[in-house]
Amino acid sequence: MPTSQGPEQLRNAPTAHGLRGDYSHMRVDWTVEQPLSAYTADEHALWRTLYERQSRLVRDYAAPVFFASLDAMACADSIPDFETISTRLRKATNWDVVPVPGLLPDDVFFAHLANRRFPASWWIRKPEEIDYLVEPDVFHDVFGHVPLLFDPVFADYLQLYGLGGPKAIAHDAVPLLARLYWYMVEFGLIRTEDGIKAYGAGMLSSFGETRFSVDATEPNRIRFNLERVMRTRYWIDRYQSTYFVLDDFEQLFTDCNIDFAPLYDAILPLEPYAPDAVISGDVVLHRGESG
Ligand code: HBI
Ligand code: FE
Repeated sequence: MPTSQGPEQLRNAPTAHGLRGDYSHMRVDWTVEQPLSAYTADEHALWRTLYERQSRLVRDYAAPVFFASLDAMACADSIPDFETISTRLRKATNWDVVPVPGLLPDDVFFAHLANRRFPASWWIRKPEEIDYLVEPDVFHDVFGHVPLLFDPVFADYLQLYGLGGPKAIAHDAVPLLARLYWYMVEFGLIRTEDGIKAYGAGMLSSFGETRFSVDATEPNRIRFNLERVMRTRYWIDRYQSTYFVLDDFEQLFTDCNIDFAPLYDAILPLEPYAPDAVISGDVVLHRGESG
C-alpha cells in the first residue's frame, strides 16, 4: 500500500515529536515483525501486572462485550503474539492486529483501518510509566482496543472510520475526524442493562480513568451526537471533562455511515466547544460538577 510519507516526514509531523519506536526497519505499509523473542521476563511481568489490575476493574466498569472478548483473547500470562490474537479475531470479525513501531501518519493509519488491520505498537511501556504514557504501547493497543474489534458492529464502524480518512484529509478536517476517534473510540461510554459503562480504549487501559469515567461526579456525560462530538475539543494529558454516551454501537455505525463532507464544511468555520462545555440541545445524562 503506497504511502505518501516516509519516516523523515513522520519525524516532522506534530505527533512525531520524540517518537520512541524504531522506524528504521519497516515494510512499505509501516508494519514490522513483532520481536517476540526480544521481550524480557520483566516486560512480560509488567504486562501481567497491567492485565491483572485492569481485568479486575473491567468486570464492574466495562461494557460486557469488552470483558467477554478479553476472555476470548486469553492473553493474561504474557505479551501476546499478534498472530495468535489475529487468528481468533479473523474468525470473529475478519480483522487483523498488525505490529507497528508506534504512532503512524494519519493517511497510513486510516489505510490500515480501511482494510480491517488494527496497527498496534509492539513495545511495552517502562515500569515508571505504568499509570501514564504519551504514546500508545502494546498494552493500550491490544488490551484497550482489540476486544472491541470482536464486536461485529464496532468492527464495521472502525473500518468506516478508516475509509473516511482520505476525505477528511482532502477537506483539511482530520482534527474533526480525530475528535470522533478520541471521544468514541478512546473515551466512549455506552448504556447497558447495568447502567452506563466504559468501552473506550483510553479509559479501559487506564487504572484511574476506568473508574473516573463511570463513577466520578466531575465530568459531563452527554448522549452521543455526531456534530457535537466533531465540534468539541478534548484534553490529551488529563481525564476528560466530558464523555459521550452511546445508546448502542448501532447508533455509532448508523450515524457515521453518511457523507461527512457537508458536516466538515458546516463545522470547520465554527468556533469549537470547550471540553467542559454543556450547550443547549445536549441530552445531558449527568451534568459535571467540575464547572
Ligand atoms: N497511529 N499507531 C497509531 N495509533 C493511533 O491511534 C493513531 C495513529 N496515527 C494517527 C492517529 N491515531 C490519529 O491522528 C487519527 O485517528 C486522526
Ligand atoms: Fe488508542
